[in-house]
Amino acid sequence: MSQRKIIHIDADSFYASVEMRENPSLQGLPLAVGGPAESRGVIATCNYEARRFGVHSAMPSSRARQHCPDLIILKPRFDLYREVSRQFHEIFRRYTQRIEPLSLDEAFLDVTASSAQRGSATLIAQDIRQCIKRELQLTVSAGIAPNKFLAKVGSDWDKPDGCFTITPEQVADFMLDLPVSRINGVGAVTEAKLAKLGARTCGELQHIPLDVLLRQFGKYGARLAQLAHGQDQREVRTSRVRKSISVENTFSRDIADEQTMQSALEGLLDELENRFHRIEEQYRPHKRVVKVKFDDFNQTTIEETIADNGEHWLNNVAYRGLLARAWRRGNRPVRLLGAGLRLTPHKLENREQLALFGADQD
Ligand code: TTP
Ligand code: MG
Repeated sequence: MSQRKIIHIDADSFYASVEMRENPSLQGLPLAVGGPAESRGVIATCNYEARRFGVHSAMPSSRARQHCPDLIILKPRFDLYREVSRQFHEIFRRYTQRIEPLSLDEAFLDVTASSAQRGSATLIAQDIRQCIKRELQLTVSAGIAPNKFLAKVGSDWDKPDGCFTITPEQVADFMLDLPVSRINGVGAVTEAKLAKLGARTCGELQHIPLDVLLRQFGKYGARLAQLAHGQDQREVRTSRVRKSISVENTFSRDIADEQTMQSALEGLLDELENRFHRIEEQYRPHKRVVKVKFDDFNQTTIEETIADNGEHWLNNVAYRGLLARAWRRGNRPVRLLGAGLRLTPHKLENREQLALFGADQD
């Protein structure tokens, strides 16, 4: 297999940076985006000024205020962030169609076959960063490497506004001192277990026999052994063509009254909205779906077409109606409830996927 060239892009303090761009008077002030401190909100992210006070993502906003009394906390504006994310992707597509989004502000790009910048992945990454700065007034950090694992390590290496390349020739040296905590999936527990085995760095991890790793970590042990050497064969996956997306919940106790069921449905819809937003650049929902499994394990699915008149898919009333109809079909307690969407890929994606299916074999 020929050597891949992978770029990982990750925007710097994404939501906060977008807010500072929209309102430059916020620049230089400690700023967070998240839920209000008064109503048990949490911080989604904060700018680097706020990070100096110890504020970070997922911290309760009230705690963040204790760390930084002058912290400005803005409500998130997801529509705005999604639009920016779409603009990032427009820029990426100038260089490659092989893009794997990980979140609104993060993506892998495979530029192995790209002829831009005479095929230099580092120069392509610099170009992308410049375009984003010039056209969108935002900074992103980039990592460039022969695989996804190291590209992601690279984008974090020099953040914010950083660009870090690990060439194939540098990999072996680079791994020696890389802390195992940099490996995706190595959290505090795995890190502590590895430390007990004497492996704080990937270099040390390389010396632990495979059978020890397999015993300690199961299948993940084999993966750890590869990553310790800086090896990662995963390809950049442009989204598989999804036909639907759904969320469901099996209740700890069967539900027999409509009120409880409807509020369970609301929770599912919140989650569905979240999940769908991650892929909404690529898909348009065309049907709503509700699934009900009864306590006798019979299940029924009911769906309806979303009107083509600009109606939003997230129409709680419509979902409630579907649920009521589905429930009536069994008319008995419910053990599982699901809500979903049937999807159509947007046209551009369609074209990309057609192209890919012709040429995407490893
Ligand atoms: P990240 O890329 O993890 O963080 P960031 O872009 O804010 O900061 P940086 O990359 O410079 O370290 O996440 C991207 C966005 O996702 C972030 O701006 C807000 C959102 N987010 C949450 O809502 N909750 C979280 O716990 C995290 C980590 C991120
Ligand atoms: Mg980021």
